[in-house]
Formats: sequence, C-alpha cells, structure tokens
Amino acid sequence: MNFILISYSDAMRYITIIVCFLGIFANAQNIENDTLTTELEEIKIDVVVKKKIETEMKMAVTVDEFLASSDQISFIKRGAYAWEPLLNNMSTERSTVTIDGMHVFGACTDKMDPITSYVESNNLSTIDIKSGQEGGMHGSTVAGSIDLKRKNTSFSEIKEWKGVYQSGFEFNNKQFFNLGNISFTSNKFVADGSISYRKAENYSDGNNNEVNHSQFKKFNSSLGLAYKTSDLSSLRVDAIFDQANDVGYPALPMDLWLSRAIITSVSYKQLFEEGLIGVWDSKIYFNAIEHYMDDTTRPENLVHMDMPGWSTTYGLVSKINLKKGNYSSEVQLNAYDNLSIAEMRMYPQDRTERTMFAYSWPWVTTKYAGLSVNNSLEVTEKSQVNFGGSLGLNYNHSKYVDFNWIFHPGASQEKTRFLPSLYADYNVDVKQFNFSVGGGYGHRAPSVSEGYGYYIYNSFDRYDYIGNPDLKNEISYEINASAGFKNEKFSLQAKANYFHIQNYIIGRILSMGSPMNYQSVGVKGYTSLDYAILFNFSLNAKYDIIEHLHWKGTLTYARGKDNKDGNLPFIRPLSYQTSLQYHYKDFGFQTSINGDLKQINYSPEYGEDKTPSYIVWNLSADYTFYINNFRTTIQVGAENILNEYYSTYADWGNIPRMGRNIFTSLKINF
Ligand SMILES: [Cu+2]
Repeated sequence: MNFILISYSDAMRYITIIVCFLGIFANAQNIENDTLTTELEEIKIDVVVKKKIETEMKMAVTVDEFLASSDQISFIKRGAYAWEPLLNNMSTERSTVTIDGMHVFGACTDKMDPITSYVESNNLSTIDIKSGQEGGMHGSTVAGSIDLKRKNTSFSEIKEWKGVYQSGFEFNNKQFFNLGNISFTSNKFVADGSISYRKAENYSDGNNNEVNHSQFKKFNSSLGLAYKTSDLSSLRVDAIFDQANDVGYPALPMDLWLSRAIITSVSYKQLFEEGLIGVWDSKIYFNAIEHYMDDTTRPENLVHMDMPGWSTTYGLVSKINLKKGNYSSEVQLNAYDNLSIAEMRMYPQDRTERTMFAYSWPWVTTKYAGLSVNNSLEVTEKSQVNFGGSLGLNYNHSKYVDFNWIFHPGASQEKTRFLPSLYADYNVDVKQFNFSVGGGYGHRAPSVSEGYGYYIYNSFDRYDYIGNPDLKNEISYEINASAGFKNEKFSLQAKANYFHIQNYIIGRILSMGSPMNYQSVGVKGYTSLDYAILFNFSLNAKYDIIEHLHWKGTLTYARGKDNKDGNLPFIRPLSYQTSLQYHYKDFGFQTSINGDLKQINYSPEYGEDKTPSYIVWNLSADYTFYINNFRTTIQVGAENILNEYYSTYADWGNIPRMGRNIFTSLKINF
C-alpha cells in the first residue's frame, strides 16, 4: 500500500501547485467585474458550437486532424493514414473507442486500423471524449472513451432537403478529396446519406524528400433511415461502408492493399412523457472488418509475408435515461461478441510456395456483458455530484490454443474476468470560477494481442510480441481535478489527472524463443509490471482581444513512469498550441503555431530515442459568398509554412512528418 500513498501524495502536490497557480491568476483577474450570472449557460453554448468537425485552421479536416485539435488526444503515426489515437497518453488498448456506442475492433495486429479510420468527417456530427472512469459507459476502460457520433437528422414538421458538398486539394501529397452529404427530413421519415473519396500520393518532408509508401486511397459512405413508429417512438437503420486501398505505411515493413468495413445497426427509441423514465434507446449491431496487408510492395524483401486479419462483432446497447427533480441517471447495458483472426503466411517469391503458416490471433473470441450507471445530482444550483460505475463480465476463448502454449504451456484456453469500476466527482461554480475534483477505480481485461498474440512484429522496438492468456486484470486508481475562470472576454481552464495503474501490461524481453520476422532482434512477452503511474496536465486559455479577433492557447504536460522509476514510452513532452482568428465581413483569417519541446523523458528500453523540439506555423484564409442562395466558402491555407523538417516523439521509426503543405478547399451548403 505504501507506494500508492507516495504516488498519491505526488499527485496531490502537482494538483496543489496548479490550484495555487490558478488562484494567483484568478486574483489578478478579480479586479474586473464579477457579476455575471449566465456563465454556465455560455459555457454550455460554447461546447455545442465547438462540436463541429472542423478545426480553427481548416474547414475540411480528416477525423484524425480533428481529433488532434483536442488537448486530451495525441497520436502514434505510422504514416499519413489511420493515426492511432492516444487518450491521456495511453494506447488504444486502454480506451474504448466506439461508433454511437457500438464496439468495433480493428482487424490488424499492427494497429494499422484504429476505429477512427473507418469513419469520415462528413458522416460524423461530434466526437465525445471522456476521461478515465467517467468514460466507462460503453465498457470497461482505463484511459477513458472516445465515442464517434454519427450525423442524425431529427424529424421535422416541414419537409426539407439539405446537403453539403466539399472538395479540396492538398499540394504536398497531391491529395484530392470529394465529400458529399444529403439529408431529408419530414414528420414521419428521415434519411441521412454521405459519400466520400480521398486519394493521396506520397508526401514530402521538410527537406523536400519524398517519403516512400505514404500514399492512400479511401472511400467511405453511410446511410441512415429513420421512421417514426408513433408519436413517441422511432425505428432507425444505419450502415457505414468503408474501403481503403493501396495504403502505404512508411514506418512499417508492410503496406495495406485492402481494408474493408461494414458497420450496421438497427435501433429503436421510445420516449416517455411522464414518469421517471425519459428515453429508452436500444440498438443491435453487426460489423465486419477485413484487412489484408503484405510486403510485396517492398521489393527489398527476399522472403515475403502476407498478414491478413478479420474481425467480426455482434452487439447490443440498451440505454435508459431517468430523471426526477434534481437527480438524473443513465443506465446502459452493453453486450458484444467479437471474433478476431489474424494469419501469417510466409513464402519466398511465389505465393504458392508457402513455407510457413501461423495464426498471430488464433481465432480469439471475446464476449462481454456489462451494466453501467451514470448518476448526476444537482446539490445546489451551483454544485453538482456525478457518480457511477459499471460491472462487466469478460470472457475469452482461443480456438487454436497450441499457438499460445508454445510460450505459455498449459495456459488457459478460456478465461472469464470480472471488470468492476466506480467513479465520483464534485463540481462547483463560485462566481466566475469553477472547480472540480474526482476519483475513479476500474479494471480492464488484456486486449486480444496482449492476451493471445503470437509473433506480432513491432517495428518500433523491433521485437516480436507474444501474448499471455493468464495476464491479470489491469487495475486503475485515478484522481482528477480542474479549475477554471471565465468572464466576458477571457477564460482559462486547468485540468489534471493522475493514474496509478496496477498490473500495467507492457512487453518485456523473453529469454526464450527466436525471432521469426527477419528484421526483428528478439522476442518480447506481454507481462504485468507491479504498477505504473501517469500524470496529465493541460491549460487552456481564450481571449477575445477585440470584437472579431480571438486568441486561443493550449499547453499540455504529461509524465509516465514504471515501477522502477523508468520512463513509459509514448508520453508526450511539453506541448503547446496557439492560434489567432480574425473575421472581417465575409473574410476569415487564421494563424496558428504548435510544437513540442525536446523529449527529455524518453524510454530506450521500449525503443524510444530522444526527439528534438519542433515548431510548426500554419496560416489560412477563407471567404464566404452566395451562389444562388447556396452558402459557399472557399479556403486557402498553408501548413508548416517554414517547411520544418521534424518528427515527433510518437512517430513510429522517426519517420519525418509532412513538410510545407498548401491546401485549398470549397464547401457548398444547399
Ligand atoms: Cu495491418
């Protein structure tokens, strides 16, 4: 218990420093008027307005670019496509990523396909990010949850068609994109449709060198149909189809020739006019992903390998919203069944002369069922308590357990785990200030790779990874706090959290076994450290300098250590982002600077080296006008204007990022 106390006191020290710092700042600001009563309203409106899939700099962004504008998200990048989102500086195994609450699991053992790669910015309305155990609504988690919310037009008394067409060209990688959506609404029937296509060639870095194998092609389309079955109920059918072809991953020894996903659901929603229950929303879903990667695009390889993967998931989500007086609650049932399969097929030059076959995911089934509750109690008009938790049951089965027995003889073929979680937080508004404190506790089960992976080559540290079916649950203890100030022109918010994670799962060098992939230097097994700690801090400020001139700034800091005081990998160094926005009539001008400081706390043990600091400067301008009542916006901009040559702490294999990129886009609303 001792180490927990020490670590907690550490965290308290950090948080005290922050609160003190804010206190000083707040006093300085206090001289200004303090008689605003509608701050909370404003904050709420602010949040709603911000939830548009575009950033300050760019109106036509990819889902990844949009996520990158959040201070809670960082990325591991293996190229130009499908970045792996890290929430609270933790890898995707530690967070739940869902689409409208539906679980979708990638089919790639090398994480080429995070769930965010199967949607497009024009079929999403918002992305809901929740930190830590508060994100436990959709299933057990440590880092929190990322829920991608699809566009969902509501019923209306007036029949109406609406649409948006976006197109653009990015000069650096010759990316051409076309995105279209259309929606129809009436009092009985609603339809939402979207279609998009992106095609990009290799990008060039800051030294104007082409980064080979960084091209991609992506097609995405979605359709949603809803029918009002009665005054208070509706039925909705949704589908997404996504296909990526010829996607290069410059940081990996392999590329993707085809990735395809079909994501479907049927949902039924019942509203209640009276009583405790407000809404009851239930959904059944099915999704299937296929992923084919190979290294035949790399002629330097004498022996080739195909590594296809498949992931199929069936599930159910059912949610009830309750409200009585100053108390409201959400109760959600989640259940899903996933089958993950990945194969390795080695052959010299001719595919028919296969020399080796193995399952890197030996037909692993995961069944999960859990009940989650979120409660919210308004203690006074200015203070609120949120509390809740979940209890999940997680079952795994490995069909070809022989592969797991090579390194873990006699390991269990089936494994059942209980995954409890609890959290509570208190927030209060005091004049122009708001404060919150909270805590959480939760378990997560090892992922398919961590539990059952067989010779999964990790090109970052160049080891082959082996799963262990009998790993213990990872257990997270978490505390968080925030403090903010807001007046008419200025706002400042500081947030911090601290995680103490028991049985932290990470790869450690195994003395047995020899590497299978010719590039690899050895074999690592997933094991549990006694514990690891993680601290995240962010500071956000906004200032309206004059009426149409707005400034924004963000600073983030994180620190992660293992039980021997060694650094954890992929922890973002001190980073900053600052932007200025100016509007004049129908014109808009934006400029921003972002960068990371030098990475001092890197981890050689996990394949990291010291990454120097970098700074990127961006600029864009837009103009809005009307073509026959169609609101039209054109935008021109440049990213990385100074053509800085850089790679970040989380660029796999230190591949350089894109150099100067001029972009243009057009958006027509009709
Ligand atoms: Cu892959």
